[in-house]
Amino acid sequence: MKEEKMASIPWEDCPEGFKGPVWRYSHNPVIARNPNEKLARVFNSALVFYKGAFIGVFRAEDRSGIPHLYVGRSTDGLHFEFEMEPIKFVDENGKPAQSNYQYDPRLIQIEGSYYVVWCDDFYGPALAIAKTDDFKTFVKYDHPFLPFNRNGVLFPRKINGEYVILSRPSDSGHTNFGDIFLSKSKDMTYWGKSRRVMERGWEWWNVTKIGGGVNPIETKDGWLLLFHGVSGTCNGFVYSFGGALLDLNDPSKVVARCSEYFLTPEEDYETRGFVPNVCFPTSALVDKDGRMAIYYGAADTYTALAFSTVDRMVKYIKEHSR
Ligand code: BMA
Repeated sequence: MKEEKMASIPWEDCPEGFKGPVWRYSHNPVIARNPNEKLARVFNSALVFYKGAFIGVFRAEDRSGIPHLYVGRSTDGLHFEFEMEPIKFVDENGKPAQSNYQYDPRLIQIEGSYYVVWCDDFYGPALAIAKTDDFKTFVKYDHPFLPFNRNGVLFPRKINGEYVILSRPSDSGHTNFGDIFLSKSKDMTYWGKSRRVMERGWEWWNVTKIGGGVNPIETKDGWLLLFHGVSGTCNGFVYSFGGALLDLNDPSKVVARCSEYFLTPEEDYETRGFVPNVCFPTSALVDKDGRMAIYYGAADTYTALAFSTVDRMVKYIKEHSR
């Protein structure tokens, strides 16, 4: 596999004396409302290193309010240029395979190709997977999952010869339940050998439902998983995020799960917006020193950024494990 020249990730040092697992970028949000003449809101989006810069698949809503996925590019991870037309997915025969809506993409490189996993309209919300090598042609796998299902995150390599995905079975609406499941596949098409990995927590911040957030990151202590947790209040759902470590060889086993959230809506751009009180992580750039730039959707309105390091998160999870 050709080694990509890695761009420098966005970064701010940890504020002095700060003890938490994650700190926010001081100039958040990185994508504000109406970033261009077409798009009204860009959030819950995913970025990867690409050709010495960054490329991403962005959930964007135009003035119809319908979410679609757009390719966006950035040289610094802070400023973005979006394509003006949404990704037009094709099937394995090159025929159009566009659904009515697409949202909450995750993006990952595995064995030299890029995979987008998102929530697609297939008689309601269901996970879809597409492969691209050039960010021009996106080939959709033929409905790998039944409805209803959301929050698909792929592992960055095969484990014991199989691709592995986490997903969160749901209902067709604003689901008020949800646990994280794992499935395996030899070919990205047929998925099975499913296991339940994590159930919603008893801690208040993740008591209603949980869902995979960022593609798992390999560490010597296990797969680091950032996941969102939701609690129901008399004023609606609150989305926070936390972390867990999964067994390296069998990621259906939880090694440690942090009882505390890493980040919860506190800033104006998280507590006010189209859907207030949402911090929804969907991707992280990790550099060779283990520094992390975590992208999260804020209030279903903005894209925001937070920082940490792999070591800091692993330590925090272990020290605050239930
Ligand atoms: C979830 C998804 C996310 C959204 C979140 C909060 O069910 O639809 O796209 O960010 O709700 O509204």
